[in-house]
Amino acid sequence: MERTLILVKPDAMQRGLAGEVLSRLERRGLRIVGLRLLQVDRAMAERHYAEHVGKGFFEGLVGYITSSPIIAAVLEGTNAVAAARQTMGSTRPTEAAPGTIRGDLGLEVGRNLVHGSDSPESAAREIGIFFEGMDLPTWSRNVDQWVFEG
Ligand code: IDP
Ligand code: MG
Repeated sequence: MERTLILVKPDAMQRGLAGEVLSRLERRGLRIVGLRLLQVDRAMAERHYAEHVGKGFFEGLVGYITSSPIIAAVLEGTNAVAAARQTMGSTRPTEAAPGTIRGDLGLEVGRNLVHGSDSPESAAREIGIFFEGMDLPTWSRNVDQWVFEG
């Protein structure tokens, strides 16, 4: 069982697509084990996007991710990292396949609706940033089972 960090980015929040983004990932079979609404500040953006510091698009990226409240979610399931990224689609929405979140709902790489960790190691690091010191629940297999009580 694997976990990944998802961010519903400001464009999705502003367009009223938070439910759509989370719903597509949830319907894929990924379970929500952590959920927060928060506004990212510059320090948190620099920490989360440390690998992109200094790149040409970095300032635009910080301005984008700090521009409104976002939703941070931890999703859990088999191959959660790869499964979430497949459901999200390619970074550039015009290259993302139809049927994916970015391929169906976006056009601009700078407004691509959703973040998903790119490896289990990144997921652990990013979950540490957005859910620092928070206890995440453990789902039991019993949630899949219905008990008929007559
Ligand atoms: P990912 O979100 O698919 O993992 P990354 O390469 O990690 O893609 O880039 C992080 C984010 O930075 C992208 O989701 C996108 O919002 C933004 N970004 C990446 N490349 C560009 C670019 O060339 N122009 C503008 N924004 C970019
Ligand atoms: Mg990335």
